[in-house]
Amino acid sequence: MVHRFRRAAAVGALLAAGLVAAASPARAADENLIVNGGFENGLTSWFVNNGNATDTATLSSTSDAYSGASAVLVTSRTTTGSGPMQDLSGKVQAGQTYTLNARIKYENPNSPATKQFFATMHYGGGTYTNLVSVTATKGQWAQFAGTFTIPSSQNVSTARLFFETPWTSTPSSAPDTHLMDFKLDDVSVVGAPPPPAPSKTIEVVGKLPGEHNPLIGHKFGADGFGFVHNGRVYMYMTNDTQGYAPDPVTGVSAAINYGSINQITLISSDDLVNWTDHGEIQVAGPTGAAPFTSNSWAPGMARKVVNGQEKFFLYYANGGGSSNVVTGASPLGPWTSERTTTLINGSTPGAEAVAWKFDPAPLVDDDGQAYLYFGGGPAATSMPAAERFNNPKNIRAIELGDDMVSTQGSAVVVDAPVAFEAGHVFKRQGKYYLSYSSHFGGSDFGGNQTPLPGYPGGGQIGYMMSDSPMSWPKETYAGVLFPNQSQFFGAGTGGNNHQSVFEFEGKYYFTYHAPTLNKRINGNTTQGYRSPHIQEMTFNPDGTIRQVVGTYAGVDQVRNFNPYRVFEAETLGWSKGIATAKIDGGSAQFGASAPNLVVRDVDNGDWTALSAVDFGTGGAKTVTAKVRTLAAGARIQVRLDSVAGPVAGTIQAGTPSGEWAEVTAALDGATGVHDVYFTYEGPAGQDLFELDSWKFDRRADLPVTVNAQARCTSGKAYVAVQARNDHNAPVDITLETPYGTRSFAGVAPGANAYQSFATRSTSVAAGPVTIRAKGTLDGNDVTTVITAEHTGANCAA
Ligand SMILES: [Ca+2]
Ligand SMILES: [Ca+2]
Ligand SMILES: [Ca+2]
Repeated sequence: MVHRFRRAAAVGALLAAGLVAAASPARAADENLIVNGGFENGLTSWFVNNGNATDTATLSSTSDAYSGASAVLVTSRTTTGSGPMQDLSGKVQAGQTYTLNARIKYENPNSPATKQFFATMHYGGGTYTNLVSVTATKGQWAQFAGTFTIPSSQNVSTARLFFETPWTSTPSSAPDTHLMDFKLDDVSVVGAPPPPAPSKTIEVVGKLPGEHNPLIGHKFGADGFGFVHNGRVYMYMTNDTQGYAPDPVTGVSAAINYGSINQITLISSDDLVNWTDHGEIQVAGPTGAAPFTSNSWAPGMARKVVNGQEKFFLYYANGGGSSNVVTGASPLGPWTSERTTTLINGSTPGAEAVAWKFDPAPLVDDDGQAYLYFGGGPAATSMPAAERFNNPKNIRAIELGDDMVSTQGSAVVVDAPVAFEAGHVFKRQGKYYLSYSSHFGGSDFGGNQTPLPGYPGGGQIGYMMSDSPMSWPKETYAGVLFPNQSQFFGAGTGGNNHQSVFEFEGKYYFTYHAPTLNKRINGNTTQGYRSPHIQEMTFNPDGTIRQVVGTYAGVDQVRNFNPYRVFEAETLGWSKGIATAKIDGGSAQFGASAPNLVVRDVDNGDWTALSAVDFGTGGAKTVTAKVRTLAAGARIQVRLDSVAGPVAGTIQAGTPSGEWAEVTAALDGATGVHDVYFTYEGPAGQDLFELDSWKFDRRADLPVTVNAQARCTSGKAYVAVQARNDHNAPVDITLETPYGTRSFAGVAPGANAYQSFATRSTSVAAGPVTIRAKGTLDGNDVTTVITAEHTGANCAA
C-alpha cells in the first residue's frame, strides 16, 4: 500500500535529466549538501533506505570507484527501493532548485543491457518523489545529471535522498531485472546552503523583574538538586532545554522528549536571586563523561574527601532502567567516570522489584557514611490492589561505599505512602527527612482508588521522618509538605514534581519545578518544559515541616551583589531575549578549569539585569565589559532600578572586529544599592555583540586619616576623635560616637576635625566610631565612610 501511494506521489514530480531546459543560474552561495558523496570516507553519513522495513540491503566499500579510491557497493537488495540513503533533513528547503549529480554502475551478467535508476527523496510517511533518473548501460558508469525543484508546499522536515531501481510490486520474481547489485560514486546535491538552525532563544521575559521564581528566564531546567559548597548554592538540573525546538513560524515546540536528554544543566548563586549559568554537563551519550549511559535525568550531588582528596559526585538517572555517578574535581567539574558500568541496575541487591531504578539522591551523613535513595514507578503486581496504591514500596535506600561510586549491602524498602519517585533525604537536628513525589493512580498502582486518610493525593510531595537513614517503615510518614504546583501556578503547570532541600546560611530551602517559563511562552497549553523554583522551608517546634507555598516571589535575596570584581556576564537576575553558549577557555570568575559561557543573541532591545547591587556610599567610578562586537554602533546602557531607569553610564561597544576586547565607561550616580539593568542598543535585525564578563571599579575614597581613643579627665572617661583631611580640597566631616555627633563644614586640606565626647562614666570599653567625609573627587561628589574603634579606659583608679 505504501508503494502504491508512493507511485502516485512521484507522478508529475519526475524531472528526467533530458527534460530540463536550463539549469538555474549558479550562485556563489550554493553549496554541496551531500557529506562524503565520493565514499572516500567509507560509508560515513550513508545508510540503507529505511522508508520501509522491507527495504533492506547491504552497503560496503568497494575499490571499483568512478573517481578517488572507493565507491559504495549495494548488495542483497530485497525491494526496488533497497539502496544507499543520506539524510538531508534541515538542509534542503521547499521552493529551492538543486542540481543533482552521481555516477552509477551495474554489472550483473544476467541483467538487461540497459537499466533505469532513480534518485528519489523520501519526505516521510508514504511520500516519495523521484528527483532525477538515468538509463545506464551494463558495465559502464552512467551519470545522473539534472535539477529538481522542491514544491513550495512540500513539508521538508523529513527529507532523505536515496538511489533505487523503478518500482515493481514483486521484484523477487525477476531479481536480475529489479534487484541487481549496483555501485554508486560522486554524489552531489548543489543548491542554496542549509538554512540556519531555528533559534531556541526564549524571547519572552520568563522571570519578571522583582520576582525570584523561576530562578532563570533564559532556559529551562527540571528536577533541581540544591547543593551548598563554600558559600554558594549549586542547582543541578535535567536539561529540559536540550530538545526544545520552537517552530520558527508558530513559536511552539513539540512536547518534551525525555529520551533525548543526556546533559545536566548547572547554575549557581551566592544570593539565591542572581544566578550564574555554568552551561550543560555532557554526562551521557557518546561524548559524555560516562559514555556507557545514554540519559541524564534527575541529578543528585554530594561531596566527600576520599583518600585525602576532595571529590564531588554527580548521580543521575540513566533513563528509567539504571542510575549512575560521575566524579568532579569541583562542583563545576571537570567530570570523569570512575565506573565502566552503571551504579544502580537490575543486579543491585534489594532493588530487583523496583520498576524504575532511577532518581538517585545521595546523603553524606555526619559520620562520613553515605547513602543513596533511588527508585520509583509501577508497584509489583503481586501485591493486593490497595497495597499497590497506598504502599507501593517502589523506593529504596542503600549504603554507598567509601569511594562513593559503589554500593555496599542490600537496598532496603522505603515504604513511602502513595510513592511514585523522587526520593530525597536531608538531616536536621538529628532527624532524617525523606521527601518524595506521589503517584497519580491508574493501572500501575492497582487502579484509581482513594488514598488512606492523610496519605498524599496525586502529584504531591510527601515526607517521612526517621531516626535512621536506613529505616523507613510506613509509620515514619509525616504528611504532605508541598501540594501539586498547579495549585499555585494554575492551568498548564500540573504534572509530577521532583524536589530537594538544602540548608544555606541558617535557613532551609525547598527546590521544586514548574513549567512556569513554558507557560509564559505558550500560555496554558504547555509542552512539558520545566523551570526551577525555590521556596524557604520552615519547621514546627516538634520538627514537622510547615507546608510550603509556591510563589513567583520566591525567596529573599540573601545578600547584596558585590560588583567590585570580575564576574561573568552570564550572571542573571533577570533577562530578556538573550541566550548563552559555552566557549573555550576557563572562567575569569570561577577559575581556569571551570566552564565559561557568553551571553549571545543580543539584539536591540534585549537586556540583562542584576538584583540589589551594592555600589557602596562611594559609588562606582567605571564599568568594564568584556565584549566581542558584531555590529557597528552597538552600545550598552547601564541603568539603575529598571529597564527604563536613569542611565549611569554608556559603554560604546566599538568596531566589529570579531575579537574579544575590554571596553570601559565612566559611571555617574551609581551609589548605594540598586538593581542594575544592562540594556542593549544598536542596529535592528543584527546580533550586536557577545558578552563574557563585567567588572565595576570603585570611585576612590576621600583620603581622611582617623584617630580615636579614650582619655581620663577628672576621673571621667572621654572619647576623643580626630579626623585629618589629607585631600587637596576642603571636606565636610562628621564624627559619630555613641556619646554624641559633631559635624565640621569645609575642613581645610591638612586641617583636623576634633571632638572629645564626654561619656559621663568613670570607665569606657573599646567601641566603634563612624567618620563621614563628603567632598569632591575627580569632579564627582563622593561620600567616604570610615569606621574605627576607640580604645577603652578606666578612670576610677
Ligand atoms: Ca569515490
Ligand atoms: Ca535576542
Ligand atoms: Ca563568561
